[in-house]
Amino acid sequence: MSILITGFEPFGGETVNPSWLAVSRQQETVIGGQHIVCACLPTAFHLAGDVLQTLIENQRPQLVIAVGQATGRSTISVERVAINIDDARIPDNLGAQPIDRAIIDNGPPAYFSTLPIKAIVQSLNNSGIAAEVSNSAGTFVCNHLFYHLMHISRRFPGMRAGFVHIPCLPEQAQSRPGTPSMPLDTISQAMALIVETAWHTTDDLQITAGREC
Ligand code: PCA
Repeated sequence: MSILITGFEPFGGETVNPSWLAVSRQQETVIGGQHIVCACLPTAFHLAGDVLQTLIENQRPQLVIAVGQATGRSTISVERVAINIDDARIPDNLGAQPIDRAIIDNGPPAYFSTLPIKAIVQSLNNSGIAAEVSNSAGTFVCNHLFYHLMHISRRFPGMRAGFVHIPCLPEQAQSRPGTPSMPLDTISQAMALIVETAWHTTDDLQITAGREC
């Protein structure tokens, strides 16, 4: 039994992906007597889900938290829902660019995270780290992987799973004026808190994170 956390390879012509940089820093950590297993997933529609499935089948984790970079977001985004659609604005790392395609034919339209998303947001905000519940993980590889993760998790009763998006690093934002960013140390600190809160919280808090349009 273990805790599995994943990041992604760089994509879209970038040379780093802060999700993997922050996730790989958790490698030595033990939470609740559980070792954290860290993995870097390919940013590729056709590969990411299969690689994750193999990891889950081999590790049998009790908790899985997948993490990805969300360019343009300023806060840690704890994702609520994965939707059954791929609609890529840019090609993935293998050149695939699916448009309006179901991730799993005849799969449910959406899956909800089984992480305590409100408790995670609260513990991050209490520690001075900007965080919010997000109601869209986009329609690129992150949403695709998140959907697969929740689909796979149905076969592993008791396993809790979800997805977190993080902002760009300051050095990535430099070349894109106006793009928000967060230092790697803060993102890494957030990752540790997210895992700890998810591990220790079985029933989520009943506090609002809703908003009007
Ligand atoms: N972010 C992309 C895919 C990989 C990553 O880190 C996304 O948000 O879909």
